[in-house]
Amino acid sequence: MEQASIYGDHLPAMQQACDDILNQIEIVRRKMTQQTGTDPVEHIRYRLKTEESMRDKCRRRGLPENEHSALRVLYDAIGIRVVCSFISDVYHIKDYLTELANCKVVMEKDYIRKAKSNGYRSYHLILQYEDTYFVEVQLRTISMDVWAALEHHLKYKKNIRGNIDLISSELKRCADELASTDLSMQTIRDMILEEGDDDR
Ligand code: 0O2
Repeated sequence: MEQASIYGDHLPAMQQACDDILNQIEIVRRKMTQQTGTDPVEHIRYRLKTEESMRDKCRRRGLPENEHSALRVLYDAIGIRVVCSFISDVYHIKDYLTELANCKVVMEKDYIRKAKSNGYRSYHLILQYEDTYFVEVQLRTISMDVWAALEHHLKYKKNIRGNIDLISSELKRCADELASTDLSMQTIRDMILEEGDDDR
């Protein structure tokens, strides 16, 4: 007999919650594009965590594999990742999302101001949509996104034979260099925008 979904019959409503927040992001994205003339968002990815991945996470956390764990205890059944060109865009969209009338902010983790020890950087936001579903929103720049994907390979790659310490320290060095470049790019962009203001 087929196993019942860990999400019970919530999947359509979860998809609707995800779509609603994506629409909100599109609204702020359009507003910002009109204001600055450049699209603040490079790309957006979203997913409802698969059945297998959610059950796996429950097992890893020592939680029973049921609807309560998936929708009440864990916060990332619905995940949205917003990848921006510049750090200021990340914070602008984050500010907009934290003020949405139908979402409550449950948790904020600023791994950009305070990077993880391995070099991971991103802004994490847990929203509760209309007092029901939790939504994990990760906001980051393009370089943070490329780095996280590479580091993710390292984490999930089994049987790495080479020097794991060397790979980790090289990754950390890259993360710090990319962070410094992100800051420089932001400064250059701000200077260009200021110059533009003088023209008007
Ligand atoms: P998956 O499979 O990626 O969805 P906490 O319990 O608060 O200490 P938690 O719940 O892991 O930690 O929350 P956190 O730190 O906000 O991380 C949530 C997600 O952010 C992770 O999902 C990753 O997707 C991403 N993330 C966090 N740290 C790292 C990191 O060091 N490297 C990379 N590549 N991604 C990271 P999960 O839960 O790992 O699962």
